[in-house]
This record gives sequence, structure tokens and C-alpha cells, in this order.
Amino acid sequence: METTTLTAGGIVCGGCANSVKKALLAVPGVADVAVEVATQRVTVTHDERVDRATVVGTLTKAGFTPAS
Ligand SMILES: [Cu+2]
Repeated sequence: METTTLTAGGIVCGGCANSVKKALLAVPGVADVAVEVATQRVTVTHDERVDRATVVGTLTKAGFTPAS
């Protein structure tokens, strides 16, 4: 398992955090997602099918603004 951590604009409450988790957990290869609302930090645990671009793309599609 690998870990990708990034920050994403638009995460402002627990509902956003749930949206982020739901979107990322739907991606094949994602095992776990942790979201910290205060820092807008997203930590994704995943296998080799997932890379940073996948995480950025998924967050963008879900309506958030990931820092690259
Ligand atoms: Cu929210």
C-alpha cells in the first residue's frame, strides 16, 4: 500500500469530508481515505492502480480544488 497526501480547496465541513471519502473510495485500488477539514488535508491509502493524478482527477470531478 502507498499513501498519497494532498490538500484540496472546498473542504469546509463534515459533509464535504464525506463527499471526498465517498468519491475516492469508489475508485478501484483505494483502501482508505482520511480527511481533515481544518487543514483541508486528504490522505489516501491505495495500491499501485492509483497515483497522484488519479486522486487529483477524482477530487476535481467531485467539485473540489486539489493543490497539485
Ligand atoms: Cu461541506
